[in-house]
Amino acid sequence: MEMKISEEVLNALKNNLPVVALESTIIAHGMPYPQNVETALLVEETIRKNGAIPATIGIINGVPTIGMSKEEIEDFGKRKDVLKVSRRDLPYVIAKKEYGALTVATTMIFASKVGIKIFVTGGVGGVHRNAEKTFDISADLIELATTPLIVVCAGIKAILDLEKSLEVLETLGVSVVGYKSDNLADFYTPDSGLKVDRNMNSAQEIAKAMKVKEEYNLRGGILVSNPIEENNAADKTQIDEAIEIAIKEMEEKNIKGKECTPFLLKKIVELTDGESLKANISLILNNAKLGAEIAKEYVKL
Ligand code: PSU
Ligand code: MN
Repeated sequence: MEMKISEEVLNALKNNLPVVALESTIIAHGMPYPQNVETALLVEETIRKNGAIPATIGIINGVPTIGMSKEEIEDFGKRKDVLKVSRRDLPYVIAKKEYGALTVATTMIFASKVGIKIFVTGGVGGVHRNAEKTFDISADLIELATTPLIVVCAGIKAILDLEKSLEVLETLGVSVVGYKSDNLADFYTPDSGLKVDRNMNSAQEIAKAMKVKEEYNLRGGILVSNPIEENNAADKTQIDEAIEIAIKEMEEKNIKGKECTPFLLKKIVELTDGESLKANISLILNNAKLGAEIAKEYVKL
């Protein structure tokens, strides 16, 4: 099994220093260039400033790379041949020595293989609207049920069916925590109106809960919903309108499967004149801060 771990990340893991995993689908398929590269580097910087080591994970020439360099992140942001890789895509992307951007699901897999416990993203995948017809349910949910990691996100993306997503998470036994909130955040805005299982007020509490999951062998991760700050949030009415138009166009164009999320995110950026992108960037930076705090608490336990 071939994997490349950067010297910095390897050293941090050996010495029980806080490490935070980061995904690469957000770079290759979640945001336009150059904001994708700028944001990825800014997220890394934010994690460092808050006392942890970032580990962006992607597949380079078939090699899972944990702790991508600045040059590699820039390359991912520009090239057109980086595939969006979920669990089912891994065998051929690695075997055929291709480039792969990792989703939440696959980032969890590799982070966990090397002993990273905390992962920061924007918003996890979930149950898509109309899933009763399309059966489109993100593999991120199944991975959360299986792989022991704390995943910090800004809630579940508003393009999805949040109510169904919460039901599936409950069925799968995934603990859903609201950071300083009783309600689930919905990505571009801080409050979906739906309740989470538990409101937790500190990074330490969240780290401790994960430790319990591991000690009792409870399998799977904890999803932390960290609401976007009110002053950086998008306008809910504008976002809702954009989502409806985008989903309608997606159906008309018969876009399906793994193309759905990248299509919707891109369309919503266009329809909101970049307002959704601004919110997307600030919510990730907000998550990076919390992720670093949790990582620092976790290594103390
Ligand atoms: N969060 C973002 N932008 C993104 C994603 C998350 O701010 O592009 C990506 C993640 O990689 C997540 C994926 O795993 O969207 C979900 O895709 P799907 O619905 O096809 O499972
Ligand atoms: Mn899907």
